[in-house]
Amino acid sequence: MGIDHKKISKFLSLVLRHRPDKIDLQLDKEGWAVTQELLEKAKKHFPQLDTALLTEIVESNDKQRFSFNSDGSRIRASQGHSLTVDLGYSPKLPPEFLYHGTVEKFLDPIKQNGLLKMSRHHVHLSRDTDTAIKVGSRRGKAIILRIRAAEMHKDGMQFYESENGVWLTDQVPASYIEFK
Ligand code: HQG
Repeated sequence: MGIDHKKISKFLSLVLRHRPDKIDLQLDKEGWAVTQELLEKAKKHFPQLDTALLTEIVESNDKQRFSFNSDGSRIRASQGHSLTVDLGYSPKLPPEFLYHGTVEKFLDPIKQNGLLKMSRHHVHLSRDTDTAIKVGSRRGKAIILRIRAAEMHKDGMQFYESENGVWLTDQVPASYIEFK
């Protein structure tokens, strides 16, 4: 990913997940922005950003963080919002185990309160440990927690899988977490 791509991707995360007001962008209740409006309003920050570059950034994004609707007229972040949005994902049966990457300093509070969504919409979990290691490593030495997801589901808790393969749930009570 080139420097421009990375900068623009971070900017897209900011305005599509957290602060559309920064550029006076409107998101609908499902989190969609009108692509042309985004391009227009992003111009001040990234004069080079046009439909072709935006498409390239969306398609090459390492985590497929953004998606267009079917005709490309709208764009949204596939997960990771702090804004209230209804992404419209349907509840789904999770695999037996899901993984969460965190760091040592959060272990005690997680043992106490389980995994909480903190400032985001959901707790983020992954199907594989590699992804969890990457997520945890953003904050230091990663510690991987294994979550008994199928058991949570059996006990009535709901799971969603975002368009880019992130598993989402409201919270994970400590009793379903394997701390090793
Ligand atoms: C921790 C990035 C104390 C939790 C990543 C985490 C991911 C608690 C932090 C995505 C806690 C929240 C999400 C509790 C959870 N007490 N700490 N009870 N429960 N925590 O960033 O999962 O690049 O909101 O362990 O790659 O780290 O933005 O969540 O360390 O996919 O697309 O509180 O964000 O993706 O941090 O990361 P976050 P996360 P993007």
